[in-house]
This record gives sequence, C-alpha cells and structure tokens, in this order.
Amino acid sequence: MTLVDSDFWGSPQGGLRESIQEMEPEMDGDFSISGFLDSERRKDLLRFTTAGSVDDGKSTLIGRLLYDSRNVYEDHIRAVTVAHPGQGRSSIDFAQLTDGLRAEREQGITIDVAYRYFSTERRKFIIADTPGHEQYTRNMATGASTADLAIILIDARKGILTQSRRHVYIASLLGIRRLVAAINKMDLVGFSAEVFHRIEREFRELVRQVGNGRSGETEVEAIPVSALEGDNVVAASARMPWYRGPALLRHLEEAPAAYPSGLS
Ligand SMILES: Nc1nc2c(ncn2[C@@H]2O[C@H](COP(=O)(O)OP(=O)(O)OP(=O)(O)O)[C@@H](O)[C@H]2O)c(=O)[nH]1
Ligand SMILES: [Mg+2]
Repeated sequence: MTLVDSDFWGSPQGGLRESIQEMEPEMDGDFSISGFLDSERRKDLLRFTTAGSVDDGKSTLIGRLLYDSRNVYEDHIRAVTVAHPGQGRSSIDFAQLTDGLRAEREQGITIDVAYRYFSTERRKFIIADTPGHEQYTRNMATGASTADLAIILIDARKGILTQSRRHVYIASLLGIRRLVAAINKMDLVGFSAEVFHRIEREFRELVRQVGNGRSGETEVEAIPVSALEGDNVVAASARMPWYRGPALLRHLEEAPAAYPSGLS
C-alpha cells in the first residue's frame, strides 16, 4: 500500500482541483470553489496585532473592521445587537464581535488574545486582538509575538498613557517595525485636527526614544479614527476633511507583508 493514493489525489498540482471542479455543478449560484481557492492562494498574508491602554477601543476597532469589510456572519451580528427600547433603536456592540469569553462580555474588557482571520480582495489577514489591562500584559506580548505590524490605539481624550508606552516598548523588543497609531474616539473631541496632530507628534517622539533615536527603522502611520462610528476604518471619513492619509484598511492592504503570495 502506498501512503498517497495517486488515483484519488492525482498530481499534487492538479488532482484535488479537478476533483473539486467535478463537484462544482452542485454548488449554489455563481460561487466557484476552485476560483475562490485560486484567488485566496494568490493573496499574501499580513499578521497584525492591536495594543494600547485599557478601554482605548481595540476590540471595537477590530469588530468595526470586520463588520464594515463584510467579514462577519449575520447570526453573529444578531447575537451582539443591543436593543434600546426607550429610544426605539438598536445598536451593535462591536467589541463583542471580538471579545469571545463570557468573563470578557460581563466585564467589558479583553482578557485573552482573540485571533481572527479575514480577507479582502487584495490580501489575507490574521489579527491578534490583545488586552490593554496591565494585569494581562503577558497576553499582549503573546499576541504581538507573531505580528508584522501593530496598531497602537490611543484614546484622543486621554493621549498617550503609561500602558501605551509599555506596549510600544514591547512591540519594539519583539522586532515589530511597522506601527499604526490609531488615534481613536475622534467623535469625542469634535474631530479636532489639533488634538490629532499633538498626539501624533508625541507618538513619533515616543517611538524615537524607544528606538534610542533610530526612528528611521520603525515606520509609523498615524490615523484619526472613530472605531465606534466607523470613521477612517474601512471608509474614509467625511467628518475629518483635514486628514489626507489612507483609512486603516487601505493602509493594512498596502503595508509590506512578511509572506509574499504563494508562501503563506
Ligand atoms: N465614543 C466612542 N466610544 C468608543 C470608540 N471606540 C470604543 N469606544 C467605547 O470604549 C469602550 C471600550 O471599548 P473596547 O473596544 O472594549 O476597548 P478595548 O481597548 O478593547 O479594551 P480592553 O481590551 O479591555 O483593553 C466601549 O464602551 C466602546 O463602546 C469610539 O471611537 N468612540
Ligand atoms: Mg478589548
């Protein structure tokens, strides 16, 4: 008996794909499995992590990113939709799209690292959403240890906090050379350009200090966002016309990946 039954598997290049193509007439609508697998195989992979102080909006940002890029199942959306009977409306708790543990949902904080996979037309992504609470800093380091890029969330009302500094330092120690400063909750500071530019300056200075003055080695992109309301996450925000850079998803799609297509 051979380990590989060549009648079933055929050649490594063609056999499985031909078997799938034979099954395709039974598939629904226009969806083609072999076409889908081919296009997924050609995409490269970016692994990134979130970081930052507790409650800065990391899980909300990832929930919003998955939702606006249509990477969430409808039953999952239904499960995290909260009704507001007095106001006659409902809203989605975006952090709960990411926070999976019951203790996380009850306490409204992230404890464990949540890994999420998603893809767009251009690229595949693996996200590690990590906790901001000081007690779980070890989990942040675990999530960051496999990342090519880190999104450091900063609450625009609070600016850079001790835990934000600690996470920039850990990301640097782990060799992450691409950082995004996502200056979040811009809706709570009147979408102020001044607030954004001040925090961006402080962040760049922090990265320079952490890198012992060698800021050139670490690439920093600062993006003003409202994770809750979706500004500059997937779609560019009309409420911050003074910002001319990319929305977060476009930056993630264009940042150099560690694994070119075909190797991931
Ligand atoms: N107004 C406003 N509120 C936000 C925004 N982003 C997040 N929030 C709120 O901030 C709170 C904390 O959000 P989370 O996403 O849980 O924060 P986190 O950084 O994941 O918290 P930990 O994982 O526990 O560190 C929630 O009540 C969110 O609704 C934003 O852009 N605007
Ligand atoms: Mg969280």
